[in-house]
Amino acid sequence: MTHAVESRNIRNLVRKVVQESSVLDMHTHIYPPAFGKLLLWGVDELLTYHYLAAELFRYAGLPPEEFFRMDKPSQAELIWQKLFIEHSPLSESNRGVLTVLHSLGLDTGKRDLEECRAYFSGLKAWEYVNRVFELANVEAVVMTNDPFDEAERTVWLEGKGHTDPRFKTALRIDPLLMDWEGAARRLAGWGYKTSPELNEKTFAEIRRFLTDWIEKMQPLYLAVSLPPSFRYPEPGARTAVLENCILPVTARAGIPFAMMIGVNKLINPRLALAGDGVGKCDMGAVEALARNFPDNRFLVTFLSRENQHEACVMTRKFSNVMLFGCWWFMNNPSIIREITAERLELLGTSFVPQHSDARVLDQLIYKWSHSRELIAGVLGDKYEDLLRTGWQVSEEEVRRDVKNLLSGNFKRFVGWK
Ligand code: HDL
Ligand code: ZN
Repeated sequence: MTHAVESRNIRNLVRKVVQESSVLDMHTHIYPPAFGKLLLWGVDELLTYHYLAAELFRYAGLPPEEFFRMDKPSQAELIWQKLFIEHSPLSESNRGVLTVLHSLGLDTGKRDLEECRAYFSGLKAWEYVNRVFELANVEAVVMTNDPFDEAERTVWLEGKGHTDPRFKTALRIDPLLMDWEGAARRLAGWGYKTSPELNEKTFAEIRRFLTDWIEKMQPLYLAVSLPPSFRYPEPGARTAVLENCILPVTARAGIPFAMMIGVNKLINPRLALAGDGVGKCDMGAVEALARNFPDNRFLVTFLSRENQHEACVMTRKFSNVMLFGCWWFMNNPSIIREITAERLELLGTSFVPQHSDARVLDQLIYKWSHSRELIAGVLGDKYEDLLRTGWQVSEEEVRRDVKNLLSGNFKRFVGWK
């Protein structure tokens, strides 16, 4: 073994390598400036991110409808006052805002929102995209590209979808599986001969719709968010569209199908984007899909902490499944530590430990700063355990392992060119 790392140095080396290794952020909701208002950035967007809005309603005796009628600066000022000034910003989403501002060199100790706003007022969007990608050490992100969203459709129909190679695409198709009747009407309006009746003619037209958008977007994967009630197989449209459209099209296109499972949409509709809840899903559905469709590849992530151990066991059984990320309500230090250790113990380095899910550009900074620290800590534990067996590792091997975790595993799984 050339240059075996000393046990007393392994933790510091892992921390250094994780910091230095760039990330391929495989699920986000951020966009290049060419996508117009779909790109959110700056301190007011950070403060009014739906994670903080949900927390605001716990302190401010304010009807959500009244909050949502306020303009964005007023919303941001109320959130700043309630979550940061009147109460210590201890929650992960609050701390994240401060990590971003601190990383940008702003003095958060002054608690001066106007000074923070002044930093952004002179910035151009493309300048800030460069700054954020550099600070977060992110080489590329995968967007969430939803052809059912009018603003998104317009960008692609105007040919502005591929303007920045750092923003890769993912074709998001929730309505096809979550609201088939509504989706059938939308597709019919776009010239696809679909009817709510799921017959071969309709299946062929859904496949044509998917193929058209795969051609247009060149997505790395197809994606859907599914509720805890998702079952496979089950009577009805969802199984029919999966079996006759989504799985044959993705197999033929050679791209994975990403299933993000466990969202109970709008358990409190008054909170809008902040109103979704979580539930434990049936892992048997994912096992059946991975077993019955061995030529398909599946990216999977689960929203409930209670699904995580069985997700690791399921992933051990199917090499056409790639487990990814600490998604949404999972993206908290106490849970990231727990499930990253569980995954390393059950899967070695054959998984994707994290994605940011960033909805506001600036969040790349905090979501990766916090995650790198946590992932490096757990990895350090595991390398220390390994070296206690007399095994030796080199710095090159640590760099190889970390590169696989932060970008290589995903790239290989999607056939990255
Ligand atoms: O469906 C999804 O992709 C989720 O990530 C939602 O966008 C969710 O609202 C979110 O922002 N999670 O972080
Ligand atoms: Zn998301």
